[in-house]
Amino acid sequence: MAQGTDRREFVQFALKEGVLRFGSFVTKSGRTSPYFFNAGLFNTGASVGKLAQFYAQALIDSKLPFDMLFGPAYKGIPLATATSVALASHAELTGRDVPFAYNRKEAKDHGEGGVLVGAPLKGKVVIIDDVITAGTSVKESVEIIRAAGAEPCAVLIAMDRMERAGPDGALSPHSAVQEVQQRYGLPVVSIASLTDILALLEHNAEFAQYRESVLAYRARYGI
Ligand code: OMP
Repeated sequence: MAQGTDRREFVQFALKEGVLRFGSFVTKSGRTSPYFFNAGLFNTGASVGKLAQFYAQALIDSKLPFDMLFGPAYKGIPLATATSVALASHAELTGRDVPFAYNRKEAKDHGEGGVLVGAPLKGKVVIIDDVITAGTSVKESVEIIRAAGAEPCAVLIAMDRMERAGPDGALSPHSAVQEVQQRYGLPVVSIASLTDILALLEHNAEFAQYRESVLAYRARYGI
């Protein structure tokens, strides 16, 4: 996980950009959540550039060895692109130009063809995504990377919601992140997590009103 000051700064940044919101939202897995992190709202050059610096720093701080990035369509595409740009100018990676690739949702049968775009998948590949809630979306990326003869080596996300995997009524005793780690043998690196959101709610009076509902949600789905 990214270092403490970066994590807090990232949550403030997400709040300022309207990416992190409080209210009532239904997640993909059908949970009614008092907060939502919509990474699609990092939608300007400056904000995507800054987001990418956070991703690059979290990956470098993890000390995990990697060769390239893979961004699953659609949301992973700008994330992989922008993060490779941030890595190219990062002081700790001097001399390295990290390749990236992404998939199409629909195979193309003309031109270059196929489902993969970008650099050939090879070596240790970092899957870059936005959020993990119940952890359903990693599987497809792992399959694509393995089918190409490369090795998925980590999942890099912006926000770990720290929730249990599985449907309501059959919630797993493990978190979604733990399940990804166990099932695919992949470490999950996040820029920030629910813990950092709760720290913000605790220390900023203007958001204190949301604290109870977020704590209640964590008691139900958290780990
Ligand atoms: P899981 O596949 O259940 O882990 O959910 C992750 C996906 O849900 C993300 O890739 C988003 O499409 C979406 N999501 C968010 O973007 N932000 C959130 O705060 C919560 C979700 C969600 O629906 O769970």
